[in-house]
Amino acid sequence: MIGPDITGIADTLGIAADTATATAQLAAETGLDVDTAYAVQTALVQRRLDRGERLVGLKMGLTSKAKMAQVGVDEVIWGRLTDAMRVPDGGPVDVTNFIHPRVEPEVAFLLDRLPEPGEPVGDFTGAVRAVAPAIELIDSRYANFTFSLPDVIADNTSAGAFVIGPWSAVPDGLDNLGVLLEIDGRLAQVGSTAAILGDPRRALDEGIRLAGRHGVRLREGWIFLAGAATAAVPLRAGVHVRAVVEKLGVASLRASS
Ligand code: 0L1
Ligand code: MG
Repeated sequence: MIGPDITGIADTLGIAADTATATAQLAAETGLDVDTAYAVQTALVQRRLDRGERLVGLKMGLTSKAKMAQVGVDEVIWGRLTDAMRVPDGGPVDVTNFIHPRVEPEVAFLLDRLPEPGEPVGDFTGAVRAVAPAIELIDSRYANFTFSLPDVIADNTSAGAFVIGPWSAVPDGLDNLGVLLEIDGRLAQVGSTAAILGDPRRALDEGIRLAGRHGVRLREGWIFLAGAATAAVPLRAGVHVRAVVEKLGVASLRASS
């Protein structure tokens, strides 16, 4: 039996991202399941690596009930981050490069020594060198921000851009820190790091396990976006966004056009 056209689907999604033009969902029509969707994601990210981008880490997606409810998908997923997706803290993001960008407050880890896939992290402070507040800009390449589970996995879990705030040493507890998302100084979302799988440290165990299933091993020096603590908020040109995480500080961006 001939399977889905992995390269063809990756090209469709890559062109949608490069031209900031939404495409129709593809999974049902092409018979994508979760495993082949991760193969599409690999091919989609390879298009970026072929034009000189570097893999700098992984992100977890749908790690909170709020995010799962927002998009109607109920499984934790993971995607890849490249250097070109990184925006300097406080820096500009041109919204015209995206289709329907949204922002969400996250916690980021700077990875150190890591266990093999399947092994629990155990000594978290040995595995993680530093922690930071972060903002993820997500942008589904599908029309109306609507997709199935294989669709969103193939689309590199809607990864668009990310901002990392100041790194600091791992604090004693990460499991119940207050999180705010502010747009132009107004409160847009309130949450807690508890919304990230109960504790963002758990997201690292899940990331190692889930990526390991697809032969991907996390590396020392990589960034790991553990997931959002709240639902995502649409990003419009001209606004200033701040993600504030108790004990960790602030990450921010300015949206331009
Ligand atoms: O980072 C995320 O939680 C996004 C995962 C994909 C679903 C979405 O686009 O909201
Ligand atoms: Mg996210």
